Amino acid sequence: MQKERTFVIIKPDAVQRGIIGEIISRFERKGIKIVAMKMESVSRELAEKHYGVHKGKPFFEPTVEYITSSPVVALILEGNNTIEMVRNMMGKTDPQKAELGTIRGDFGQFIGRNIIHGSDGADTAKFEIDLWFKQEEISKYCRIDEDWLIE
Ligand code: D4T
Repeated sequence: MQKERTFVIIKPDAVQRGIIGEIISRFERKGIKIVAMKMESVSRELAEKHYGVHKGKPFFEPTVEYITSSPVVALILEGNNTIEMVRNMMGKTDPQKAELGTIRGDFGQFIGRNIIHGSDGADTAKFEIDLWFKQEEISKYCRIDEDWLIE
């Protein structure tokens, strides 16, 4: 299994609705390690860089407005196969189509308010981690349950 890092944003709607803890707690209980975490009011510049691949699409501007509308919580998560695992835990982009039991399926109703972001691949994870965090903001440590999570 591949130990890897992914980048997650708990989006403005989740912060406003008071479900930061619910979401983080799912990752903790799954055994995924938090190695960086901060609350941030996202600048337009950062938002446009983050969603740069979507520039020109009809949902680009609303998505930038949404992510800059209120503080977010940004995290780096680390573990085995974490990119795919976190995407599976998040569910489909559109909460209407996301299965119950996933974060978007359980907490969301609308694609323009979809609760959470998680990197969709190794290259994206690296790009997003470098965009949002400085090296010194990332902690290196062992969780005491690490030896009990995988064989
Ligand atoms: P994010 O990036 O927020 O984690 O979402 P996904 O990785 O799951 O999905 P995405 O990059 O395709 O979309 C980015 C962002 O734009 C919004 N969006 C997307 C939207 O409002 N309408 C749309 O049709 C799509 C495709 C939601 C997420």
